[in-house]
Amino acid sequence: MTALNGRLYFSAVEPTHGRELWRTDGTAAGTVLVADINPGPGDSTPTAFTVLGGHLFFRAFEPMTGRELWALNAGTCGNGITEPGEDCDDGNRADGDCCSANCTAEPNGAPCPDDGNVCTGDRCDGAGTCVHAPEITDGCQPALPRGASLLLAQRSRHRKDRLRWEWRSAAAIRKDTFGTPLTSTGYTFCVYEPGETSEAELGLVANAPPGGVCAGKPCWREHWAGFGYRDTRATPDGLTSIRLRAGQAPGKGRVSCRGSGSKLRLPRLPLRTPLTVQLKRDDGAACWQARYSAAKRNDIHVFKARSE
Ligand SMILES: [Ca+2]
Ligand SMILES: [Ca+2]
Ligand SMILES: [Ca+2]
Repeated sequence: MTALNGRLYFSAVEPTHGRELWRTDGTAAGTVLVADINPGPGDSTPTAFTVLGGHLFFRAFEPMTGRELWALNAGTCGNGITEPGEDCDDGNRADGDCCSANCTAEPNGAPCPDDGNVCTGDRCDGAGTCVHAPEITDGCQPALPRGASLLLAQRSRHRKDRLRWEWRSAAAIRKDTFGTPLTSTGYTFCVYEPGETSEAELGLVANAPPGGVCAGKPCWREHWAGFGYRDTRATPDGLTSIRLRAGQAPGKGRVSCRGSGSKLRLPRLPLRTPLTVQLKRDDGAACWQARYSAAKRNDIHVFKARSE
């Protein structure tokens, strides 16, 4: 058993491949057969492991050449090139980005750095890459039954495109749930369509950054029950207004979003249902959602629906 680049190399036997060269990073998923030198159930019986100059030298047997000296170039982890002995190499020696400090792949589904879009998840694919697929957040506050309406209107002149979402809460909402949009809490409006092959596809992403100045005034205002956002220039993604209002009883908490113009990147209509809409805090601390299983109108110009 010999260590190289943060992994142990050893000989082990199992029925399919016989006694062959294995390596481990200490996890079950990272314990793998390196090479079936004597193909099939025959043994190559690797022995006499020695590390020199980034290579692993050992003796092993295979029928054509008999027992000879072998070398494994385990590569240099962190050089950006996936070499023998590495699952991946993302050019760094850092954990938490799907390709570990030892160039092993972090587990499928492990969290990885955000792509700056809260409408997408940020998860490892189990092969060393961080994937940002559309992801419907679990546990967002639901709307009161039939308590949320959605209108998306698309015109041939996109400056007349329009978004309107009105939402009433299924439960009480405290004002502090809304965070501090005057200084640090941004908001993003996400529309998810069921995918043809995936669970969800992103129909719309529209962000309202925290703070900021809109037409000479602060974009966000605070009032006794909540916050309001107003941006007549609809930067950056077409949102012109957000209202966040706390409420002490079901139906009393209210959230609304409006958008318009060509910066609003509306999806191509009609839309597949059930549609899921989520307004999320950019810091991930809270979100509000509604689902639309049937539409009142759903054609190439207008999607209009009331929530489940
Ligand atoms: Ca490498
Ligand atoms: Ca890494
Ligand atoms: Ca993301």
